[in-house]
Amino acid sequence: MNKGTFITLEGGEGVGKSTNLSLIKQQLEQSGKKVITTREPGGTAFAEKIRTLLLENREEVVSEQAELLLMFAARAQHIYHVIQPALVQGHWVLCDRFTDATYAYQGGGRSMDTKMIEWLEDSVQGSLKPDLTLLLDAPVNVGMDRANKRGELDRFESEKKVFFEKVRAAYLQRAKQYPQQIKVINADQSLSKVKKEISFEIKKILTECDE
Ligand code: Z5A
Repeated sequence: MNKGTFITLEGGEGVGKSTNLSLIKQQLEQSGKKVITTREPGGTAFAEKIRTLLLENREEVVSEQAELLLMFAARAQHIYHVIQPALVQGHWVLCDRFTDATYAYQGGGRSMDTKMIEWLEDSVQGSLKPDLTLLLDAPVNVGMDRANKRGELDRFESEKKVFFEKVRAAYLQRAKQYPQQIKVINADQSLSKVKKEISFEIKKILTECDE
C-alpha cells in the first residue's frame, strides 16, 4: 500500500518544470519529507535509453503507435523500479512529466485516440495516479522562445507551433476535467511569482497529508 505522496509537474516545453522542481524539493525537505525527484520519459537506466530513442532526431519517421508504446514501456519500468517502491516506503515522489503528458502530446498534439491511452494507463498503472499535478501554463511562444535559446532542438521541440497549441489545449482540458488533481499555475510571469503560486499548492498538500 502507498504511504507516500506523488506529485507531477506538467506543461509545454520551456515553461519552467525543471527550474521549479528543485524549488519544490527544497520546500518539501524543509518540512522534513524524504523526496525523490525523477522524470519521464526516463528515471531508470533502461527508461533513459528509451528517452534517447524518443527524443533523438532521425530520418526514419517514428509512427505514432511506436511513440505511444515506448512512452508506456519507459513508464512501466519507471513505476516498477522507482515510483512504486518510493511511495511504498512513504517518500514523496516529484516527477517531471507523467501520463498527463501522454494525453497532451500523443492525445492532443498527435490527435491519437484517447481510448488507447486510457487502456494503456489502466494496464500499466493500475490505480496509481498523481496526488497532485502542477500544470505550468504559458502561451506557446513564451515556452518556445525559452527552449530555442538553448540551442539544438530535439524531435519534439522541432514540432511546429500548431502542435504545441494542441498540446496546451489538451492540458487545459484535462485540468478542467480533473480539478482536484490538476492545479493550473500561471507560468507567464516572473519566476518569483510562479514560485509563490506553486508554494501555495505545496503548503496545501502538506497540510492535507499531515491531517
Ligand atoms: N513527452 C511525450 O510526448 N509524452 C509523454 O508521455 C512524456 C513526454 C512523458 C521530453 O520532455 C519530451 O517528451 C517533451 C514531451 C515528450 N517534449 N517537448 N517539448 P522534457 O520535459 O524533457 O522536455 P521539455 O518540456 O522540452 O523540458 P524543458 O524544455 O527542459 O522545459 P522545462 O523544464 O519546462 O523548462 P526549464 O528548463 O525549467 O526552463 C527553460 C528556461 O526558461 C530556463 O532557461 C529557465 O531559466 C527559464 N525560465 C523558467 N521559468 C521562467 C520564468 N518564469 N521566467 C523567465 N524565465 C524562466
